[in-house]
Amino acid sequence: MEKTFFRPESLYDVPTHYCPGCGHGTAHRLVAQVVDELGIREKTVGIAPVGCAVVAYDYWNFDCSEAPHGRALAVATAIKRVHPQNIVFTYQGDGDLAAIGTNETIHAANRGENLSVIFINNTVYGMTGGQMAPTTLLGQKTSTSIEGRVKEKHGYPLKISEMLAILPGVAYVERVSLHSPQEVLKAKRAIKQAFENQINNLGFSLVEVLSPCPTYWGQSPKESLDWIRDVMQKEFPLGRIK
Ligand SMILES: Cc1ncc(C[n+]2csc(CCOP(=O)(O)OP(=O)(O)O)c2C)c(N)n1
Ligand code: SF4
Repeated sequence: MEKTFFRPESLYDVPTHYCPGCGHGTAHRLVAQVVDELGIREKTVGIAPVGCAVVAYDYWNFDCSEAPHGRALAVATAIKRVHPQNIVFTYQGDGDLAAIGTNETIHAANRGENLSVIFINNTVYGMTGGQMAPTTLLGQKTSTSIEGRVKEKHGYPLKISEMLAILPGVAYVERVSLHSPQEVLKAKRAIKQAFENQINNLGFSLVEVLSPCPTYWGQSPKESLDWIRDVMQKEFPLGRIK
């Protein structure tokens, strides 16, 4: 019988620290599969973020650097400019990429850096206790919006992908989701596209991944997937944005 599912070489055979039902493990696997399929493991450099994925380098079997507190794209820019033959990507949550690192994100995109960005949107700061993030939905309860996000007080959910898509330096933006096997396959295709764009020197590519955080959504893993499908993707529509 043909073996069709196996651990990618780019993923270490170790248990992760993620909560049951968390999307980070799935997203890590998709990145690893794409790196294997493109045959770029020996020249890939990943930049791990602040947030729950801070130790992503413990799970990926290729070179990684750590750039906490939103600075991943500044570090990625430096590495790519000094070593343009490397394939450099950042892996960042919404607190990292769209709050503490907004500045780095916008300017790296605007410079059209030839980088790939995997942007994990789970609408909260997972690592530090489920605080409200820029992407938190209106009405969504978090540890810092216990009665739900209110537009008058907290503003609207920030649509970072749509904002970046208007910049001429940005080559590709797509929003995908992990809420079903079909969507996971589409997410993998988008991540592969972002890496291929870099290989072809097309400029800045970003894939936003809607990802469950059952722990701080106060839901079961199954309910979290349904919530992405029924609620979250209304605010963050899936598909290619640029
Ligand atoms: C007000 C504030 N600014 C900055 C930080 C630093 N910080 C630690 S974790 C984190 C982000 C975590 O959330 P996210 O990037 O969405 O990743 P997740 O843990 O959800 O995967 C930030 C910004 C903080 N804890 N609080
Ligand atoms: S807190 Fe949320 S994002 Fe962090 S590991 Fe747990 S489920 Fe994943």
